Amino acid sequence: MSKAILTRRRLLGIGAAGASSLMLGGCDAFDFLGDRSGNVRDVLKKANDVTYYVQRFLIGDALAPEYAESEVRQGQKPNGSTNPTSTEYLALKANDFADYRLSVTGLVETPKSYSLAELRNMPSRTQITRHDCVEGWSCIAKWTGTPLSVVLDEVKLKPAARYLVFHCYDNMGSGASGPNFYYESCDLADARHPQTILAYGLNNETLPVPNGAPVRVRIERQLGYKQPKYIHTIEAVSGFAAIGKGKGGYWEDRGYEWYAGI
Ligand SMILES: Nc1nc2c(c(=O)[nH]1)N[C@H]1C(S)=C(S)[C@@H](COP(=O)(O)O)O[C@H]1N2
Ligand SMILES: [Mo]
Repeated sequence: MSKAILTRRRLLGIGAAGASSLMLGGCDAFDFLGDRSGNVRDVLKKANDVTYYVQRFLIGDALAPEYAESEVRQGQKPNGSTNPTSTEYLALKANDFADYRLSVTGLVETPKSYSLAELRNMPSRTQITRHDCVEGWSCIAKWTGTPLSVVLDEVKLKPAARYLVFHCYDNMGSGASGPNFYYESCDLADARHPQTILAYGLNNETLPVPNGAPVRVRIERQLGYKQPKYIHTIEAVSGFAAIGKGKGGYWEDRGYEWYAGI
């Protein structure tokens, strides 16, 4: 037993080393860590499988650090897709997202869809957190949105549901099998985590297009690529083998780790 605990602690140490190398200053330190396939990713990769279990076991429902208003030093740096061009998205944007609906489907008892007004009228949560991108920058920003747990309580997950998949409007480029829309996923612990929100507000304003309008997910204990922007559908699934290339996310399908806990 004590040996098992020691091992877990040692493994946690590896995870912490991976995370601390990402702890850079604020957004104004856009300093790149260099080659994406370099040290940070190697450490994350080794730690990934064990980190998932270790973090769930030792950290449980711990909150990500939250910051003071004074620590928001500049806008959230837009990264990745910043201006989706799919026909559907452009039509919604032209009408200021008045016709937007967020669908919740898959392994749920009561599939539902929500307008922006409906989401804004539900309980909300505001949090000032730090976003860490694997490219080597971080940014402190204030996010406002509907706790995902509130939505899950309404649609009621079926027992077979183990993950949520977030489907996005932005096409990252077309491959042999057609367009590759950005997507992401999380387990139910992250889905129900108190800081996991469907964000429609950023730094006291309506979430702007470069940062994911009209709705993007914040999963505060995960790295930047696990924060999907421009979402239109949340799908409850038992696994993601059938989605994309089967690894649980656009970047995961291209080699990033599925569990990117920090
Ligand atoms: N739909 C979508 N979501 C996305 C991305 C993207 O390209 N498309 N990029 C991810 C990455 S790598 C980062 S760092 C953050 C950037 O969010 P921001 O533009 O609000 O800073 O969004 C993540 N979510
Ligand atoms: Mo990122």
